[in-house]
Amino acid sequence: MPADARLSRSAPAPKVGIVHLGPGAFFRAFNAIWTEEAMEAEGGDWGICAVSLNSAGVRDRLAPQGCAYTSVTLAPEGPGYRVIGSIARVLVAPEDPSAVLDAMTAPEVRILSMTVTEKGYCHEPATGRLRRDHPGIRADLANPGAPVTVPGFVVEALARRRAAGTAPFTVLCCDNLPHNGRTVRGVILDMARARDADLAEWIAAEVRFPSTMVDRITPATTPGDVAALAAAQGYRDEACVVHEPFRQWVIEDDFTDGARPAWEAAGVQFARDVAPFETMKLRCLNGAHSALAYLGYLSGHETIADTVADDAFADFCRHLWTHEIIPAVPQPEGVDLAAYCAALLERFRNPAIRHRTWQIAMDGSQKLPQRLLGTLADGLAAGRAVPGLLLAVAAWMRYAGGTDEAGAPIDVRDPLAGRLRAAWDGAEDAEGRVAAFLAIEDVFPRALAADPDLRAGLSAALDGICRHGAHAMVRRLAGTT
Ligand code: CS2
Repeated sequence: MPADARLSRSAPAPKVGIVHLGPGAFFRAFNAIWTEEAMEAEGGDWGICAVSLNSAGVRDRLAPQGCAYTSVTLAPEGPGYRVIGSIARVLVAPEDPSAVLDAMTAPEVRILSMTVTEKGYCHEPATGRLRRDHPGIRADLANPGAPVTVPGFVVEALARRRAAGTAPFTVLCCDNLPHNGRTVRGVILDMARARDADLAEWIAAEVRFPSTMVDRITPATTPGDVAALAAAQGYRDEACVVHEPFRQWVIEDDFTDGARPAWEAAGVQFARDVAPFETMKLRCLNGAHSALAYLGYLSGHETIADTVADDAFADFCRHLWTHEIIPAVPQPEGVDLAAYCAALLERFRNPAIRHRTWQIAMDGSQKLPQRLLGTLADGLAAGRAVPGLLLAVAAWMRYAGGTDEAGAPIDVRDPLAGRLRAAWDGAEDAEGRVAAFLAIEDVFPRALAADPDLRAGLSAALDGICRHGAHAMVRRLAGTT
């Protein structure tokens, strides 16, 4: 069936200046829109070649529409629609890794951006180091010319650019990792060193890795979203994305030759140091999100909006921010953290956004260190009471055990799911289970795992959840504020 006229382009696709790894919903609700607006405002050949490292799904939905798609803004007062045309083409890496490397080595491509989720970097979340035992990394070291992983593609493309005398691209990580530019630089250098010390030195000297803070709540698109768009607008768009009105992008202005779209014309903030913004966002938003995901799921809530519509959880969030998270967040210039968190609660409440607790609960082993464990470690070191954080981490363990409070199985999605399940199954009581989880070094830094207060606090929280249920524990904590 030909695409609806409203989805076809009035102008040819823009010339490509950016290759982007990870064409999922977040990228289409975020990077692609800012970039479209920057080109509208200031011009520039910054069309995007989006690359899927896994499935062909997004390409198969976008290609018949000439890569145009609809952005649906879900505001509490009603939806807004807009067709986005900044994606010029989509490649599927497993089908043709050479085509992807060709795109990445084109001289006119000046930026390689990425939204590949935490696990896409094949690193150990607790240390930031590349996992040399990762099957994909092993494959890429054995066969660098046909990579399968992000580090494999980035290092091979940079090696080819260097060999051809082409300036490197700027690597722009847009995932929720701590110090994401620095972390990805470390991973890429680990990978390069495993191949060739000279190449690693060249990358260290020549390639820029600006850090970014990215923020827009974007649940996975459902068939219901596609149907609702069709009902409202009269056309089907299989590649539409739904997201909240809010968006914030803070970027370190450190690009090779200064080559980048005029994103500031679209409202992107450029900062010399992104770290305070990043820490604020990861700890306040994502930390609370993960806490709500595990405790909310165990309490029978399907979405974040449902969870915070439950007064005990809204009080729990306020407690968590005021007493446990904000004291562990350095204040970015010009930001009122209490107001930031109050606004977060309103964003979480948006009833038009159906963001499933199950979706946010995914990949906890990759998310917890930067979202909850750093805050927890800082709290313990400062001698602060951190009952809410302990409850959230204990709820993750309970969730990763694989059975809900009614005895039904949980579909736990996590690259370490097997190890998490074994930690749960290998012990009988809360203390034994906590000890087994804390021994997972990919997740828990050694010093933190050895802290007797952490061990005791988590054991008590997990015991409480198992005896009384997650909801009772949340109520108990919320009642104390
Ligand atoms: C969420 C994030 O899925 C998750 O883990 O916490 O995707 C969150 O919605 C975004 O980071 C908001 O910017």
